Amino acid sequence: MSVDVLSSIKDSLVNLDMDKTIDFVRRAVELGFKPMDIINVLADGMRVVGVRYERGEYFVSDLIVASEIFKEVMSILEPLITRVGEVVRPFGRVVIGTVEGDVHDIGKNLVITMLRANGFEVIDLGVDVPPKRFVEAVKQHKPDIVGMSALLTSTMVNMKRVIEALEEEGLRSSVKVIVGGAPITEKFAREIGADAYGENAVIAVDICKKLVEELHRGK
Ligand code: B1M
Repeated sequence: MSVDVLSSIKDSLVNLDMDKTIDFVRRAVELGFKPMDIINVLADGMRVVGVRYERGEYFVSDLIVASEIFKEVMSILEPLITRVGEVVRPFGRVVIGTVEGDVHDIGKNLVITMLRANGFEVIDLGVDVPPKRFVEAVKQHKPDIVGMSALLTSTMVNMKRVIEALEEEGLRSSVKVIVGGAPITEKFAREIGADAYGENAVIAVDICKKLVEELHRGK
């Protein structure tokens, strides 16, 4: 039953059934599954939705429905995650956004939820954020970390433009830069001069903690 409920969550999302997905998520919570276990199967389901879109079986409207289901479920799970954060001391400040030309924000929002739950202060610049806006936010908020998300191979190159803009303004050495998103790799992060690559939201939090420590040690 307990394993069934997780696969039922994934199947309902893949079949774009909002009511069933929510029912199974509530059941999983009652059964004691951790929010991250549930989020992981949902993320897996989103990948399958993406594959169906690639094959021409689903349309953009279906991607939108899947996103709405994910966001609805997050409104159930988020309070369970953020509860953890209340006992953790502030860790550092992160300015984060999805880069220019890209409106995907589910992964970014998940990273934000996990960062806040772990005591980070997060300034969310939203989606389709041009380099200039990142620069302004760094000047205004003086963060420890700049985080960028990209889901499209056509927009991941804009991460490099943000790093270049920070360099031009003499701000690059004052912040650590972490990048993430489905097409991003460790190699790409290194090539564009980022300090780190976050494969998923949980790993991103651990990395951000290390980056803040490095920054304060002057590394
Ligand atoms: Co889009 N889309 N989409 N889409 N979409 C993808 C990305 C795609 C792979 C689907 C596919 O073809 N298989 C494909 C990109 C192909 C490519 O570039 N190689 C694609 C396309 C083509 C498009 C459009 C061009 C479609 C069109 O209009 N013809 C269009 C582009 C719009 C634009 O941005 N300009 C488009 C639009 C959309 C919607 C708006 C409909 C919707 C997004 C809604 C929203 O976000 N509010 C959407 C969706 C839902 C998807 C898929 C199906 C799911 C994405 C998602 O939310 N995943 C996606 C398929 C896929 O990714 N395989 C797809 C769940 C989420 C939890 O995972 O975002 O990867 P993810 O985040 C992870 C990690 O990557 C990481 O942590 C997260 C979780 O742990 N992470 C970070 C993310 N950011 C991080 C930052 C960090 C650290 C870690 O540090 C700062």
